[in-house]
Amino acid sequence: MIPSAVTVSLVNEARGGPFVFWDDLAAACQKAKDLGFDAIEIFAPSATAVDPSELSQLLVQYGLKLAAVGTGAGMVKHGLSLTSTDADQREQAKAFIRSIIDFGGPHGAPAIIGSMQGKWGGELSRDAALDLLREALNELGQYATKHNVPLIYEPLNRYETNLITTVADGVELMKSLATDNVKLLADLFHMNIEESNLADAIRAGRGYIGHVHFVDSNRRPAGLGHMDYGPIAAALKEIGYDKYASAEAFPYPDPDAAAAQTIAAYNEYLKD
Ligand code: LER
Ligand code: MN
Repeated sequence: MIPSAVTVSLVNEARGGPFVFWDDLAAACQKAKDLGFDAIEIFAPSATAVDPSELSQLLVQYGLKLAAVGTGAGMVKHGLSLTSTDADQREQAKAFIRSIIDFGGPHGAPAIIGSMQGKWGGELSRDAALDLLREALNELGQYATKHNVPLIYEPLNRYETNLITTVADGVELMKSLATDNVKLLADLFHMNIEESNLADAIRAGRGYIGHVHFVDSNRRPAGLGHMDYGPIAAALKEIGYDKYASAEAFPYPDPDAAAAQTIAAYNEYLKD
């Protein structure tokens, strides 16, 4: 079974970004529950932005799980990257991610490393950047074991990173790590830009995919672009994928309609 999730952003600097619900966590939980989502995915400005006991209370009240917690605010709000040439900045980036791991971990929710992976260029070669990324993923992946959750690493499209842009390259990166506690995020929006064939890419990720961002080709909610979900859903089922399909999409045409559209597409393609 593939459970469903919907994103809620609490990050002012990310406004205009691909998150369905915004600002009000309690209202997002209410909507998610009403529509039949299994979980929420939080994009938080910091690990202290949400009171842990308030989060626990909301999850219990609405019968929801916490699917994952994004770390992108480390980049968009604090300017931190795991592949910064400045060692102190890299340490701050890792500390930020550890704090997010500790925030989501008690709820069984992994942290997602997307934009915080950074880029290579200038004085930093691709190999050197990948070494820094590997070092960070090994350390943080190991750290996440204390909560018995994986760490999620997200290949991004070429306009957002020049490190790892495909699932197959992500699998090679995973194989080169000392830890097996890092899993890949298959974001269908990024994959639509970078992959030759999305279903084949998912099959290539067998055993390595730990989270899916369920979204359409234009980053609108599933069903509002030209993504061919039949083969994608078949590939996910073929590889025995049983983690979340999480709606990380623009709140188009508005948050409520985007969430409703997503759950309709989820029910059509992914629900058993
Ligand atoms: C960014 O494009 C993205 O897909 C997010 O999940 C991570 O920052
Ligand atoms: Mn994503």
